[in-house]
Amino acid sequence: MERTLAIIKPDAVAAGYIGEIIRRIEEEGLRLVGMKLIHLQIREAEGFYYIHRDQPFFKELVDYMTSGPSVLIVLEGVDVINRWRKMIGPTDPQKAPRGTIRRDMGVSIGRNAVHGSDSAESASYEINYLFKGTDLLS
Ligand code: DAT
Ligand code: MG
Repeated sequence: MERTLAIIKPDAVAAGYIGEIIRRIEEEGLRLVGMKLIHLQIREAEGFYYIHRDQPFFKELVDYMTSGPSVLIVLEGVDVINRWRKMIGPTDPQKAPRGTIRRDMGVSIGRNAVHGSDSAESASYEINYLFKGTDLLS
């Protein structure tokens, strides 16, 4: 059993995709163990994306992630990290296969609708960064 962090990013929330994305999560049979709607602050977004701090797109990324509310979700299941990454597709929506969330709901590489942790190590960092243990189901 694994856990991963999913985020419905501000563009997808603004476009009214919360329901459709959660529907796909339920259809896939992934278990929701934590969920909250929050407007990330600049410092929080910078810390969350710390590994990208030297990338040329870092400021654009932080501006985007703080542009409106996001839905933060912790998912649990067997192989959930890979399964969720497969459901969302690659970073660039234009390169994502049909039926993936980024292809169907993303706008561009910078506005790609959703986040998914890419490894057990990053999942653990990201979940602990954004949730208190008591916010999660056991
Ligand atoms: P992913 O979200 O698929 O794990 P990543 O970790 O490489 O992708 O990058 C984190 C986010 O940064 C990504 O979801 C969108 C943004 N980003 C990545 N590459 C970018 C680029 N070349 N231009 C603009 N934004 C980019
Ligand atoms: Mg990543």
